[in-house]
Amino acid sequence: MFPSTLKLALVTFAATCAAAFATTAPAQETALKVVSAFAENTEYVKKLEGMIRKINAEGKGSLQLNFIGGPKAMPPFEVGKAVQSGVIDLGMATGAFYTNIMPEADALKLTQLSMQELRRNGAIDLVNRIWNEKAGMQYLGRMIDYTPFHLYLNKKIDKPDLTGLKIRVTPVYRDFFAALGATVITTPPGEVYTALERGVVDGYGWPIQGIFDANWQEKTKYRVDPGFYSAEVSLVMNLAKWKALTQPQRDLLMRQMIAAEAENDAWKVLNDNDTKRQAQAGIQVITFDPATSRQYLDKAYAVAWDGMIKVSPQYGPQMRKLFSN
Ligand code: 173
Repeated sequence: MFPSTLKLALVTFAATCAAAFATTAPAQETALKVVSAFAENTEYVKKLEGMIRKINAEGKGSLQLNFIGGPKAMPPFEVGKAVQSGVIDLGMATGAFYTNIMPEADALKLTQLSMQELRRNGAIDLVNRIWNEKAGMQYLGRMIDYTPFHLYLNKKIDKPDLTGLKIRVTPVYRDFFAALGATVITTPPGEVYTALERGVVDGYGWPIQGIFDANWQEKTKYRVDPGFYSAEVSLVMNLAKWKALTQPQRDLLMRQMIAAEAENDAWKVLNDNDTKRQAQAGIQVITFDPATSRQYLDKAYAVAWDGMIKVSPQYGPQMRKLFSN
């Protein structure tokens, strides 16, 4: 299995380094391993690779990030655990993929403020208290913002009632789609195409951007508007590794992270492009009357926060207060 092999390799490597450097160089370069929970050809990974290039250019002789790969290197739902245990140093993932560590991971989709505001109002300090304490992770920052999720379907609906429909989900959409009556089936992104092709599911949840990356448009007839929540893909780091960095190394990482967040407005353009591309691909938009749309959105947030507060009575209410308008 990849993670244990990698762990063994790391242990061996660490031992070799310890032997080699025990009596030599004081300041050596730190190399960090990075894995993505999303596929190599996605816009998410393109943004990550751009950020890594900048860090490595600036970090010569001090800090280098090595991108190991995406789901071909490690199953997406294992990336969180691998960061927690230190098998890898950094993971680009969405919280929904590591609810196997703590339920709070999935709350970041519910933010209604920009990262700049969330850093100002103490929300990210709270996130780091939780991520440190419950997941052994340092939350570095958000790679994707301003991007809603949607329900995509192959069967037409005329009201928000999914009774009798089987929908592919992750924890992002599970409670909401179940509350609308769907039968929910959890899969990583890599299994969506086949599930659609075989008719195992009648639809799926995904952000407005990205369905073309694995050709899902070929198997998609409808998109339901409006979108809901805010797709969250972030960089998280093993806490012990974070603490072991020098202050200048941490400053470099965070400077580039904040710069990457400041560029998240670019997602709005990518989202508009994909919305047009979906129309060109023949995907029809299902909408509801304004009052029903309002109820659909209200339900999305109410169901998710109720669920979050139930599983995290300690932190759910605090996150809700700091994440919302
Ligand atoms: O796989 C998913 O549908 C999912 O949970 C997700 C989360 C953030 C961005 C893209 C997909």
